[in-house]
Amino acid sequence: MPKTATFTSFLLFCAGVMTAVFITAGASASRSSTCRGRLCEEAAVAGKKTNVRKNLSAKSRSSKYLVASRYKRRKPPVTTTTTTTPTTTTTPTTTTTPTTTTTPTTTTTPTTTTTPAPPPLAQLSFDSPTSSTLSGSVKWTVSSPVAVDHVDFAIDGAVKWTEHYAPYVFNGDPDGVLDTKTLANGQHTLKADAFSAAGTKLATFSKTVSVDNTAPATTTTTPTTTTTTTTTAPPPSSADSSGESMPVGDMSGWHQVFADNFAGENVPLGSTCGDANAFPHTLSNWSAYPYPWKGTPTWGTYCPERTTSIHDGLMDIWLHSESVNGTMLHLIDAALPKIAGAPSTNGQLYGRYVVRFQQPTSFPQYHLSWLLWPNSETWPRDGEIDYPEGDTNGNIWGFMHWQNATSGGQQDAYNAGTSVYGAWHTAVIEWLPSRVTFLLDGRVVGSSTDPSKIPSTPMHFVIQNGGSFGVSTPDNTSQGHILIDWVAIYARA
Ligand SMILES: [Ca+2]
Repeated sequence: MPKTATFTSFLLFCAGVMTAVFITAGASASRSSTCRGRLCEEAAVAGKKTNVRKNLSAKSRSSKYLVASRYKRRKPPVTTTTTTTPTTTTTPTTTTTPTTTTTPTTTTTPTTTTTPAPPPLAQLSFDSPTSSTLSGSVKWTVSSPVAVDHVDFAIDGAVKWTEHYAPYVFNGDPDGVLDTKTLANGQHTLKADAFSAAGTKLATFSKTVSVDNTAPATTTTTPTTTTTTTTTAPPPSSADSSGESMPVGDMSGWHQVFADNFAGENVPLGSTCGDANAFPHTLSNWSAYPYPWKGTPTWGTYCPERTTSIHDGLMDIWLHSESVNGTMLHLIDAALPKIAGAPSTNGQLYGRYVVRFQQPTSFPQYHLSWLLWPNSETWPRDGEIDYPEGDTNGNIWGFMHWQNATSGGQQDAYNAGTSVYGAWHTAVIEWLPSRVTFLLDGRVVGSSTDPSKIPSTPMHFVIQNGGSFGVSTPDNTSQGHILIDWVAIYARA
């Protein structure tokens, strides 16, 4: 599509969204300056007058996942389980004697909550450099057949990288490897700690190596399996590892026209933006906005080849900054599923769009706007349907821009009350002449039922991930992943 039209439209859309949020938020912008993080979201969920977008930076600051710098990512969350006061159900007999001093023995019960069962140990192999002397670029990997939330990689006692998704690879500079030239010659300690989602340390591996940058480059890795004592757990890997299998085939009222769960597919990240051997060029059923198109806001640069990979049955979209041809760029991605038999514009009139996705951690600066965009490119006249949409440290929203709208603000907006990041979710758009319905994990987030406002021209689906509208000066350290387990698309039966 003509990108200029898209950008202009999205700028208008951006203004529209902001306008809509401001409109729905009312006029209490002054209150937002005192609003902080989670409270703002809760207030927004409760329908109170709060400017959500204004508070994204505050939320970022409060986020436990805040990335301080590329080499100082978050530490595992501290599991301060507050010893909750004993439940009053233990002293139910006399409601007339509420004095807490009469029931002191119950204070011993919380001990059970502070001593949880020992966590299962992960069985990890530590594919660290095994040579006694290291030089050059060395891949440093930890693998696990059991559930691990993240792995901290530390050098000489300082955490240099935290990896939140498998395969757990030390992601230094250049990407994916440890450059020994960043270390002085001599002995160094490499350590990897694996943590559960609750922050419990599952396993630790440590190895002392000697760096000699004058030696010939060490070629890759021969794994030393340093196995811990284990509780054997079955490998969780399957085609659909999110725990919900992709629906296959037609359903009542719908005919399936596209389905991809990435099973058996492997598309590594390309070597650079435009790499013809990377996503989407090696696939027949996906396309993408090409490098070097700009996003909205324009500080983002589309680079599917360096943001999007397919591994472990997942599409992995990595939003980050890196130097491209000597210029530091903030790389974004817009992936388009190609419906077989559809016209070149790849769209259809009405449909059902289902995506199983997870953004494992919160990170600032970026924005999901997965959307149905009119093939006509005529906006706002032909409307737009956005879902899930939201900042990467914010909530999931759904928007339906009206047919025959004359401004971007003419839309219906729904806040799912659920963060973009965290758990796996199944997001569904059902677009029919009579209604547009947004569902999250089977729950209706919102439904627009005025037929005169429902978009009524063909549209196509774009899994678009760009910059946050509220960020004008991006930094280079914010980065994170969005995982997609499967995508299923239907036409009206
Ligand atoms: Ca999958």
